[in-house]
Amino acid sequence: MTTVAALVREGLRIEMYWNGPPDRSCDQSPAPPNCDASDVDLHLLRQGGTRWFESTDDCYYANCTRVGVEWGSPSPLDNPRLDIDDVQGFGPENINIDAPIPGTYRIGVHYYDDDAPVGNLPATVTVRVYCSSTSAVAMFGPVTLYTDSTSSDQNDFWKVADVTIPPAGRCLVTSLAVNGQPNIVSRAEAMQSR
Ligand SMILES: [Ca+2]
Ligand SMILES: [Ca+2]
Ligand SMILES: [Ca+2]
Repeated sequence: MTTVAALVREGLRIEMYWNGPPDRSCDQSPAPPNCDASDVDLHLLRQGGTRWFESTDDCYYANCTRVGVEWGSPSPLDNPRLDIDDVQGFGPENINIDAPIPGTYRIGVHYYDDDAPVGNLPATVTVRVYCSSTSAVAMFGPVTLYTDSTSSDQNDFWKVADVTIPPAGRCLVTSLAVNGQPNIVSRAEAMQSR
């Protein structure tokens, strides 16, 4: 008897978009009137990771857009990679892992910059989770996030959900909402927690 292990493409995919649809990005040609120039960032914390924004624990725009970061085995198949850092509205931003090793991964969203000339503009964010599937197994949001005009360290960071990849069988997605409310902390707090 022969067992064939198929390589599952995009074993785990997290998708995040904001302020739409429709896409009102300023990076379109032509840009729509009153276009959206805000920058929201998708983050994924590795299994066992302890702090957001820590360079090897957290896959995000600063370290994950080209070759990704090295997680799991020496193989690249279990590494995460961020397809794009969209800094001009809507996204989507996607993080993919072709063959994630078993464990629990944590999804976060950071409101980096509203790019508002005056005042503060909220961002309304949606996250979808795909586990070897073409349709989402879970969806979170829309959730409204804010920047802080006094310090970017106080901008919102949304702890969205945990995704557990079991050794076999279906993935399990658990919301991190607290008492039915989105789990939103400051960037400063996220840097000291998971
Ligand atoms: Ca971004
Ligand atoms: Ca690896
Ligand atoms: Ca865009």
